[in-house]
Parts: sequence; C-alpha cells; structure tokens
Amino acid sequence: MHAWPASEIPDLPGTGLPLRLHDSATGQVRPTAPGPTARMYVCGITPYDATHIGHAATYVTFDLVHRAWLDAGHDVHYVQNVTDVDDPLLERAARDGEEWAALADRETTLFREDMTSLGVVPPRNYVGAVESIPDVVAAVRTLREQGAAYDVDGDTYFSVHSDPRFGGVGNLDDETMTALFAERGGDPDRPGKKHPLDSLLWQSARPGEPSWATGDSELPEGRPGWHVECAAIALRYLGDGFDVQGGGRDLVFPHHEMSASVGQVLTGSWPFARHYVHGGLVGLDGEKMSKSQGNLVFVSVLRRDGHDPMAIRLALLAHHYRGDWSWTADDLVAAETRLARWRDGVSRPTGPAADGVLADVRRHLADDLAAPAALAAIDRWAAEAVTRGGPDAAAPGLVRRTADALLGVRL
Ligand code: 5CA
Ligand code: ZN
Repeated sequence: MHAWPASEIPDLPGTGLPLRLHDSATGQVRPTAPGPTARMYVCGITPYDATHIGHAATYVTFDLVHRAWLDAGHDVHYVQNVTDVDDPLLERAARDGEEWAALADRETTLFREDMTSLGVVPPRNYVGAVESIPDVVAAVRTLREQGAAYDVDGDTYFSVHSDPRFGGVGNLDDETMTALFAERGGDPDRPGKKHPLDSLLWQSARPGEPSWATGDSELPEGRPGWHVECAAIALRYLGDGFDVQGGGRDLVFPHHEMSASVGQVLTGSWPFARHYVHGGLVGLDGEKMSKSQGNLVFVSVLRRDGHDPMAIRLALLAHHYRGDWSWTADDLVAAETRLARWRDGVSRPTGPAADGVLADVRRHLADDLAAPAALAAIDRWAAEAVTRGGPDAAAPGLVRRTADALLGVRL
C-alpha cells in the first residue's frame, strides 16, 4: 500500500537530545536508545469511518517521536498498518450495503489526506492486513509447529501461556484482562478454548465474508485475526526488539499484549518492542470519542469547515499525549489565536534572539514529549516579538524552522 506524501523537514542548527518516553510495560519514563536506525511501529486505523480527533492525536503524538529522533540524528524506520479486513469493517459495510473493500479504500484515502494536511511524516512502510496474508499464514503455521496454536472448530487460536512473558505489557490481573478481552473484540467464553484469553489467529471462511486460500492443507481458507496481523507486519519490516510499539491506550490490552506474545513466541526472543508507548484517549464533551458511540469530530469535517489544519494540530499539541482529555470547540479557538500570534511573530523582519527557544523546545520534547511546555516556549518568544520586537534578523526564521521541524507546525 502506498503512504502519503512527505513534506520537507527544515534543517536546524546542532542536534536534538536523546528522547525519553513513558513505557507502559515498566510504568516508567525511560530513555529510548535506538541504534543508527530507530524502529517504530504504530497501529494504524481500521478504515470503516473517517479520522476523528482521537486518531489524529495518536498519530500526531508518534509524529513527535519521529521528528525528535530525526533531530537527534537517527534514520527512522517507521511502519504503520491498516486493518483493512476485520469484524468492525465487515459489519459497517454490511450495515450500509457497501462492498467492504470499497469502504476500506475510501476511508484509507481520506486518512491519507488528513495525515498530509496535518503534516504527519509518512511511514516508510504502510501495510494493509490483506496484503500481509502470506506473512500471517506463515506465522500461524510456525506457531502451530511450535505447539503454540490449536484448532477450535476450524478456527486457529494462540495459546497465550506459550509465552512465559504473557501479561508483561499491561501488567493486569486476570479478571481485568478477561473483562477487557470481552470488551475489545475477544471471546473469553467460546467453548473449546484451552484458556479464556487465548486469541484468534486465523478464522475459517464464513458465508458472505471474504476469505483467502492458505496453500496449507492444515489451515483452511479464511482470514487473519487482528493481533497476529500487527506481529507479522512488525517482524517482517522491523524485526524483533524494535524501539517503539505505539498506539492509543485502548490498545494496551489485549492488542499490544497479544501481538507482543505472538512475536515473542515466533522469534524466541524478548522483548518484542523495547518501549510500549500509549496516548491518552480523547473524548467529546466528557465521553470517550468512539465510532460505536457516534460522538465524533472528524478532521476532514473541520478542514471542510475552513479550519486551518495547523490550528487543528496545535489544538492537539496543547494537551500532553499521556492524559485523557475532551475536545471542545474552545480548543480550536485557542489554537487559532495561538497560530495567528506565532505567524505574526515569525513574519517580522527581526525579533528577540531565539537560540534559547530551540533549546527549550528540544529539551521539553525529549522529556516524554512535553509538547505543552514546548508550545509555551514559542508563545513567550512570539509575545515578545509582537509586543516589543528585537534586533535579531535570524530569529524569526529560526523559530519558523523550529516549529516546523520539531512540532510539525508550518507557519
Ligand atoms: N486497526 C487497529 C489497530 S491495529 C485500531 O485500533 N484501529 S482504530 O481505527 O480503532 O484506531 C486507530 C488508532 O487510534 C489506534 O492507535 C487507537 O488506539 C487510536 N484511537 C482510537 N480512538 C481513540 C481516541 N478516542 N483517542 C485517542 N486515540 C484513539
Ligand atoms: Zn495493531
């Protein structure tokens, strides 16, 4: 699958600081320690509806990681998937009497446009579940050979306890895991399973649903389970022990727990990822924003209504990525005011010295992506530039490049 176009990232003087990020597995803010090539996998959309502000917040968060690593001198290998075949997509297509593949295609196209407008640096590999089916089939076959998978009425399940480290991403107790599993696409009560938390690897063909031949007499025609999809894609493009596995906090369990265990059993090595990084969940007027609740604010609708995508981006960056927060119309008003102020500041021929602004923005972002503090550093400079001015002819350009390269805000 193709990603979306990249725009140029301006050069900055000097080099960024090593990035520290919160890791859900250890509960600590720890340094990322990538090699020359930093490797990141972020879970992509299930394309049955348009990009809402919660999705956008998640992808803008990991865009800050991408930009901080580039600034620190790393090459970044970024991979993102598209869950272009799965239950929610098939259910929506059936509800609307639409071809599932056409729905996935249309929403993925819209997502690319949203990401482009928000200035998100594209992944090197943008990979659909459908195009990964041979990798998923190979993974399921290996897990069977390892004794880590078994059959339930023609469907194949992963034995979670074949990974002695199972549970190490979310560190949740059994009761919580079972409840979340039932809530988020799992089937703890299915008869025939060896353990309630065992998760579906491969689902045999159902009438009226798409299915693929496997070329393996032991594995009937069918379609991939969700968790093995991300494990197989991450291992194919990044290999094991990659630097960051990312997504919203709703993915901690079961998705990242399961994909890590599948990956660890497949490779026989630990950890699948060195950091598990999760963004908080964005709500609307106090409720979690979700497709099933229908309380959505779409990026594409805001754009159509004439809102500057850079203001949308600033509205997201004004909240620290780890906290949950609720979108309100005021977020956008405040961001538009801030954007106008910054643009005013950088469009002047001279301004107050800005070396300290670059240093502050770098320092705050390296500290677990403290974007609100980084914005405040630019706010202070812009306020002074606009009210008192300054003698430095290089400063406005430096602030413009700092905002662009590190925050992805084009002024
Ligand atoms: N396709 C899977 C991941 S493999 C999936 O979760 N798709 S999704 O479309 O439901 O979500 C896409 C990304 O947005 C995920 O990283 C998810 O954690 C994140 N996300 C979904 N809802 C919200 C929300 N309300 N706030 C913040 N992030 C969210
Ligand atoms: Zn995923």
